[in-house]
Amino acid sequence: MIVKVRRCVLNVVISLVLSALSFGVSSEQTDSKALYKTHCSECHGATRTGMMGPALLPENLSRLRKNKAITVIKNGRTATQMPAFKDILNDQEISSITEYIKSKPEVQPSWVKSDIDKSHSVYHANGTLPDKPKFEADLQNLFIVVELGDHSATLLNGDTFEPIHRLKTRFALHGGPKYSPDGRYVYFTSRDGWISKYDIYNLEFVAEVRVAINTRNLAISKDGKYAMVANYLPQTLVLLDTENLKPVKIFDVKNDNGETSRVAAVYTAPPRNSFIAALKDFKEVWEIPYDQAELKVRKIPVDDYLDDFFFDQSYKHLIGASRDSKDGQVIDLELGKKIKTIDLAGMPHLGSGITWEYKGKTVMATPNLKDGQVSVIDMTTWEVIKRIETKGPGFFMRSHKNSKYAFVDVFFGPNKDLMHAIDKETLEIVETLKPIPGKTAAHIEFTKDGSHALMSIWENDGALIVYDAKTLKEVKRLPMKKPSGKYNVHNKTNYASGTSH
Ligand code: DHE
Repeated sequence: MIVKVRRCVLNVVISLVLSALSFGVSSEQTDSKALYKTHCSECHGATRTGMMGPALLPENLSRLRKNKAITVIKNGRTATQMPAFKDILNDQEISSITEYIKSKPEVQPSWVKSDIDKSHSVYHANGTLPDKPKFEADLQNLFIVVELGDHSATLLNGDTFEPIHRLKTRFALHGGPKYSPDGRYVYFTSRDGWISKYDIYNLEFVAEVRVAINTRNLAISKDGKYAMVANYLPQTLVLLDTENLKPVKIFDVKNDNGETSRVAAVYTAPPRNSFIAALKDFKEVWEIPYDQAELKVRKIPVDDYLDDFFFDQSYKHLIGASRDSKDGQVIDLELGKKIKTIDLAGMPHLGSGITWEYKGKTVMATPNLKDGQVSVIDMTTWEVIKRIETKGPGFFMRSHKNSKYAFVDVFFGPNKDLMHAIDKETLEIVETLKPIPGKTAAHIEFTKDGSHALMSIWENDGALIVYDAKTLKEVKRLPMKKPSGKYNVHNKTNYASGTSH
């Protein structure tokens, strides 16, 4: 259950009023539905189908036992925007909400092929808009900056750091927008299932479709022809034709016993011409090659659920972990089996991992959502060669092949306004930036040539700060509304080792 923190004060007041009103009322009479409406619906949706937060329905909560659900409501959940309710709700109320979210909904939500088809719109058919961009810029050095504060995005010139255009997006985008291989189009995913295709050259949306009620992310095939979307509700993977976002195939995520699973995320594996999906409720990874006539799923068994994962640059290995496990698993995608366990403490955020060359070998580094540390792993032996102590748990890491630094934020806790620069040769923190005291500093992305690093000040009255990547001096500051992430066309379309794919 995720609730925006800024609403908490209001919720506390409402809770106190509710508590006062319910004084003397027996615990059996606690109205769980009303409690849900007051405290949970803003983020999880009035019908429990999810909004900023995930859907809270029995089929989406199979891994969440009652006691764990109670703990999450009481104490909040690490690495999400779910706050603690222990000072707002009493034990009886928390238990009552837990029962409610585990109960069958009055109306079972559904989103089937006909709903997808009805939502589909093509605003500009392929080939009807000019091929010449409406602006002058290095088209490979553009950035899309997602601004969560008012559900917008800014197209930014990566040489001049001047905004080219600002556009309204769907509500609550999540994950990185993905580019077509030539960088002309960008595909956005919203948490409530909308996929939008935007023509950067013409500054126009060209097609949209709603594929699900609650969605995770989207991946684009190497040839740019397909988009695969991972969903929580319904529990599907939806393949789209990128030309116009028309659905090509819906994969129901079911095992041989007929049980269904949410999809944690889907990624593109360019050298394998396939999409790879991690499942949240089965101990399986699914690979779907798109270069064969039949779109057949290859199911790879794994030792534990994979909530979060990462690939080596060759896409031969997948490194995954469940949120509750301290161990990472290395899966050999050719052999289709686990080959190694990695000893990772806390809650590694593998999805934010990056790789670089260190003393003649490739290492990967991952921040940690629970502990103040970055783990550096030798990708030949899969041993952790260093744990770099940081000023608190971090969310995102970034580097560039031309930069001597790897950046990691301190997203959680009292030091959220810090950003560490790690020297990639010594594996030591050599500088710690504090751009605006008290304001969250997060998510670096480099320019195409690695000469500048762009940082987010993750607040509604936030900013994008441009640093000289050599001197680490500030070059420019642009006001922005909670700029969550920024995505460079060249780095993304070339699957650069220092960024997310
Ligand atoms: Fe994310 C990417 C999962 C919470 C901001 N996040 C991703 C991806 C996954 C993921 C699987 C990779 C998708 C991609 O780019 O294709 N995120 C999760 C969670 O499971 C988690 C912990 C719980 C949840 O609510 O889903 C979670 N994420 C958050 C947030 O609370 C953040 C900070 C704010 C928000 O937007 O809701 C957040 N996630 C991001 C961002 C990226 C992301 C900015 C893209 C990073 C990148 O640089 O590629």
